[in-house]
Amino acid sequence: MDEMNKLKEIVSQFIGDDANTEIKPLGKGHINDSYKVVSGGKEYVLQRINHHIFKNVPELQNNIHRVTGHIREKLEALGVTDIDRRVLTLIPTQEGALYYQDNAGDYWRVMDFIKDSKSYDEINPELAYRAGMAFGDFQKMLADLPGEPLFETIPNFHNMEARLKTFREAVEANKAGRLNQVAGLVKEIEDRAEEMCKAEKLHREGKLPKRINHCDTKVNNILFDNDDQVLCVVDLDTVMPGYVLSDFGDFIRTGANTGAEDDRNLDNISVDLDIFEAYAKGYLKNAASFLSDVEIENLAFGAKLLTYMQTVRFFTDYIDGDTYYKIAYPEHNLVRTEAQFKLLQSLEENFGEMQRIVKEAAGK
Ligand code: GN1
Ligand code: MG
Repeated sequence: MDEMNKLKEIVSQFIGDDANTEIKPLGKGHINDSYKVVSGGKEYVLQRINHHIFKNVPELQNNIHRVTGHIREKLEALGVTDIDRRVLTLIPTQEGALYYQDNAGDYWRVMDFIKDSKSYDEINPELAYRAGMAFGDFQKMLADLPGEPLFETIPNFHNMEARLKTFREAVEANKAGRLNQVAGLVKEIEDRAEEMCKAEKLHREGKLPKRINHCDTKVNNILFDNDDQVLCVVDLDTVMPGYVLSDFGDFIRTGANTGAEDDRNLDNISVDLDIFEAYAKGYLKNAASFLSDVEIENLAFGAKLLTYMQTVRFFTDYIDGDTYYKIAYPEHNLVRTEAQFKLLQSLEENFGEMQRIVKEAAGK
């Protein structure tokens, strides 16, 4: 069976057979494979869930089911009318399951495609302000999710101590024989290691709580409508307990970078403080009421931490021989590493100003 017929067969598990189903690749995630499906006058997103990375797909899908159901209830209570565009809707299989496993062992899911929506890889301060409010609201809506804590879809996902441990093991093993050319960068990572483990330390001391976080607040995980108003937050695979500074930081890492995540030209890369400020204001507008002083004081640190963490993650994958992130060319993970490190340096240079901005935005 060719690839297209295989995809059609999978789609039919969810929405039944239709000879006119059209399927096209969609988006640029580094982990899952996504497709847009048009069938019977309706549009859907089909995704192959990377189960080498998300090892427990049933629990992952159950998380998303709970999270989207809870947000839907909140929106209904608020009298929101276009709910299908304001929260993701999972389409079950015809047998009522939240995913389908094919005979090759791959896991698939289908969601409604949100019409007339777009995402940005680069935004302006006004959109950053709106995105900040949206992620603040997202955390707020999930603060009273009933039942068991959410399943950790990737254990220790944003745990810097664990990430450094894996990094050091990769350096030790030097599997791809790439270490010689990158020794300077290894030292840069180690020089910052202690500072960057601060969040874990604060948590152990009982000073930094875990809340339900998105854990992938990349700028392109927010959908806007044609008038540039926020519709909803997408990519919910990693919604799980975490530190709010980490969600704040991941947005800054991606949304306030004047260059691209994998920019080859390091001169393009720096922190855009106008975007930083706009995001901080939007976020704190909705989140200041439930955050502690320690959380607020560490938001700007979160930007450094998530950029450092992403540097370490790309670097680890490069040293390991590119087993985790999809790459477009052989040195891609090294280019990403260097680009993230350049952003980190810019954040370090501007840290005092970032602290001041957060303080002011929080009305302190
Ligand atoms: C991955 O697939 P995507 O682009 O949504 C990664 C994030 C990284 C990001 C780096 C499960 O997200 O944690 O921050 O790449 N997701 C996973 O761009 O590892
Ligand atoms: Mg993701």
